[in-house]
Amino acid sequence: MTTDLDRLLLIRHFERALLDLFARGELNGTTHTCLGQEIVPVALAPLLGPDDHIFSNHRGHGHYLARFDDPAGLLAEIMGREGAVCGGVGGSQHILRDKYLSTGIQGESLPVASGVALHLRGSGALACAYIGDGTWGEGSVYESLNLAGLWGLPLLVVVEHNGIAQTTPTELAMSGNIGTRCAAFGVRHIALPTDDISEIRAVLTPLISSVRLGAPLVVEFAVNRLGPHSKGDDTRSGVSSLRDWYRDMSGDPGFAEADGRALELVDSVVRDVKARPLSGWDR
Ligand SMILES: Cc1ncc(C[n+]2csc(CCOP(=O)(O)OP(=O)(O)O)c2C)c(N)n1
Repeated sequence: MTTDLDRLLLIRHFERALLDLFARGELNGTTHTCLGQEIVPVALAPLLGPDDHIFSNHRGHGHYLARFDDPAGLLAEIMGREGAVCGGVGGSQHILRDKYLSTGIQGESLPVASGVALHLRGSGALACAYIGDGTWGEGSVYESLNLAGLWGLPLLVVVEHNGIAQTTPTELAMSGNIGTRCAAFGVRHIALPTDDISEIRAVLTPLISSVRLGAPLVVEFAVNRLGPHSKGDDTRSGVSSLRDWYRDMSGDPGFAEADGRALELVDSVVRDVKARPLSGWDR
């Protein structure tokens, strides 16, 4: 059985492996890891069903791995190898699978998710879009919130507020805050800490049920981007390091065993995918 801790650690080691592959020149293109933000999609996973649509963003590997038990398909996609989820043409940021879509264009997903939510109205399913705090600089976010509030769309917006957009701290770019912006459109907003998965689920279960009935919701999680924006572009000093995170988590029961299992799994996925031929598109 896969536990929440297994899933968190799988995502963590998957992302670390990507940075490692880049550093060794074995990956092309770009990638944005969700190191430090893993808990959000893992907490949400059991609250979202197979009929719900998920819209992810440029930092979406954790969203994908919390939805699909498929690290090999994702790595093959990123490396352009056989078995890639989208034949190797989407890469890190552009994945389409069933009702899951990720795109790298900030603010693009919300109008699309709102349109899907309009289509889903009355069905009991919802559209969920993940965005960062920096994406609140895009006008399309406000057009979508307006329509979501006005039309009672089953839209769940998940904000992973990591306090920085690429290299710009949020306080240099955002006037006011996300909660009052939502209030302006009559859309419900809740801010949640991210240190307790059970508490997140307990709070969100009834709220998400009401999203399904047509009451849109913005959930804002305070998270800590532990890695660079992309690969080697961290301009911050004094931020928490991966080592700190391990220190925090390592007291948890079963941590060492789960960590070893996840590391082994990711190592074997990397070995397997690297040995595959290039996907048809790349050849
Ligand atoms: C329309 C658009 N403008 C600029 C970019 C380049 N870009 C990619 S991610 C990013 C910052 C995003 O910040 P945020 O929404 O806070 O998400 P985070 O990266 O912190 O997870 C920028 C400016 C983009 N992808 N799309």
